[in-house]
Amino acid sequence: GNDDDDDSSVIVETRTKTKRPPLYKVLLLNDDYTPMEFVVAVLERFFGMSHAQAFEIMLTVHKKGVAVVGVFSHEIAETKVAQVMDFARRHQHPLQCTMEKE
Ligand code: TYC
Repeated sequence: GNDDDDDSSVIVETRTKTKRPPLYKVLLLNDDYTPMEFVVAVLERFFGMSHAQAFEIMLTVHKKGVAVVGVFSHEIAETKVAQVMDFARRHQHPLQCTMEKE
């Protein structure tokens, strides 16, 4: 009989793949000059950490050289980096904050 089904030229299904936006890690870098208390204040002020949490992360950066301080959308990560860099510059500390795709 007439074989009309199973035609390879007909798209039977299409994938509906929803891509989530990429996330970015915000990193804090160690240096020899920025006071520990200043770094703790930065983590409290811009990353909503408790004093104990901020102190712990600050020590991790101090000992290991770098730590992830948060994971955000591209826009929020850029804002955090700019806020930290501006705050450090205004206080004349060499503290460095960067972001990288997760
Ligand atoms: N290493 C600095 C000091 O001994 C403290 C410090 C910690 C600096 C973390 C930057 O991201 C940093 N005063």
